[in-house]
Amino acid sequence: MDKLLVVIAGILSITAIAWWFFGNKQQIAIASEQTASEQTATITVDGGYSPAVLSLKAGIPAKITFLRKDPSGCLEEVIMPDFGVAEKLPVNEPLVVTILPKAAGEFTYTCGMRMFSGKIQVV
Ligand SMILES: [Cu+2]
Repeated sequence: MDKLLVVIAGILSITAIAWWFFGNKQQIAIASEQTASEQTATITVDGGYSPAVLSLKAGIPAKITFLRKDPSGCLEEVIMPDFGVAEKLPVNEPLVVTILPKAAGEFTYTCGMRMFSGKIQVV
């Protein structure tokens, strides 16, 4: 009986660990749709930015669609200092921001008050 409990506890903890890593990984980085001349991606704005990290290729113009579902004023504005972007996001209305990621690196963008942030990973 004790053995069985140990086995069950073991399976549960392995499942929990796998779920933790797998679940997190899915949220961490998303590659955008890429062609030779354009890449597109969608970022959902709802209590933060999702996906938290967006992966883009250098040298290809990127059209990022921001879909703001969160009516709180905090997320009204999105600021990408590295790409010269400062846009107001309408609620429930997609807004496309076009940037050109020139060089590889990790770039952070934030809401107008810098309370929420997301990352763009350029490779
Ligand atoms: Cu804010």
